[in-house]
Amino acid sequence: MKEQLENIRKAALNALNELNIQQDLENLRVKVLGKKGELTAILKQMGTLSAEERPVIGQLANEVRTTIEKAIEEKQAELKAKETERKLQEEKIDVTLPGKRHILGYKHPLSIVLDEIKEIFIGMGFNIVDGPEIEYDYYNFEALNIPKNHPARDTQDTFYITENILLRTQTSPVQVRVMEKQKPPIRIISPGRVYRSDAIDATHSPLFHQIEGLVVDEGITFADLKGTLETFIKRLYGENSVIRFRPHHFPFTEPSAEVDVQCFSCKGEGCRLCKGEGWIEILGCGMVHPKVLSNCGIDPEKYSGFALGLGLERVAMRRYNIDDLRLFYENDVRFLSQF
Ligand code: 2NL
Repeated sequence: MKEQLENIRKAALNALNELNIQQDLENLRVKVLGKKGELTAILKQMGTLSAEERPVIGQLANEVRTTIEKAIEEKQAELKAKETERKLQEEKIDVTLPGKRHILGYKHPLSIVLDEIKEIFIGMGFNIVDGPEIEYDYYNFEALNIPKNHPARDTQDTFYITENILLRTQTSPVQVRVMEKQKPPIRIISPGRVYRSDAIDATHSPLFHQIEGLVVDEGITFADLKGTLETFIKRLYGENSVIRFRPHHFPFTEPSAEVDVQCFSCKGEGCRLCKGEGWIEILGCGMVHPKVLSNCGIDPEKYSGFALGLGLERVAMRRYNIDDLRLFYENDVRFLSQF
């Protein structure tokens, strides 16, 4: 038995010497010291020994156990130190390498101008609302006094999903939905994407952006419309801006007008920028047609209102001197990084 114990010690220490992996170390521990291990098996046979042999073998067995335990512990520490060293080598960083530069994004020119316009209207007490881009024919046309076969449908041809569902051609349907739900006073603008069945060129796109505004309350007059628009345009283009109202026709407003701003370049004389006109058209507006109000459940005898609509691309093109609409949608960084 004494010999067996010595063999176990020798074999274990030899194995320890050669081992390099944590898992092998654990396996060895179980094989030698574990419940079903070699040393335990020997101790179980102690009962067969004589009274004189028992303490001698017992002491030796304990000695062997302690030696192996200690050796395992030392090996454990050694493996751990090696692992730490390996990690340190592997994860070493060279702090002298050049850093990675983070390129900042830019706001899209349409967003810059839209945010500015929103800010101006918020300052005058308006709320900003949005709604679906896929609309019912009713909200896009019918409710706005443009029945089937109305000539205005020609210039606002769009993409039809079904006979009665289409891509909106203006953001007015958003405002119709607000009027249906909310009692006056109403003061809102509705910016968003709109669609037309137009071929793409420098000044046309089947997708563009519109901002419409709507005010409905008791006693709203054309004077409120003029005052609001004058304030808006002076804040957008500068306090010295001069504007004029030209009579016009829209099916959804009566009376209707188009608003021009005097050319900043020639002060109304006529130049290349304004194509000799002296004035530059910026928006359409008018008093909400009584039929539109009653379509939305608002009593036109009690309430009146004004509405306006303008194209965002046009404002941005003028602001930044951009001559081709397509630049807005191509996402060329050389273009976008200029704003
Ligand atoms: C333009 C200018 C305009 C409106 C939009 C509107 C909306 C409602 C009721 C009445 Cl809910 N009007 N919007 C009014 C005048 C002009 O846009 O050139 N549109 C074709």
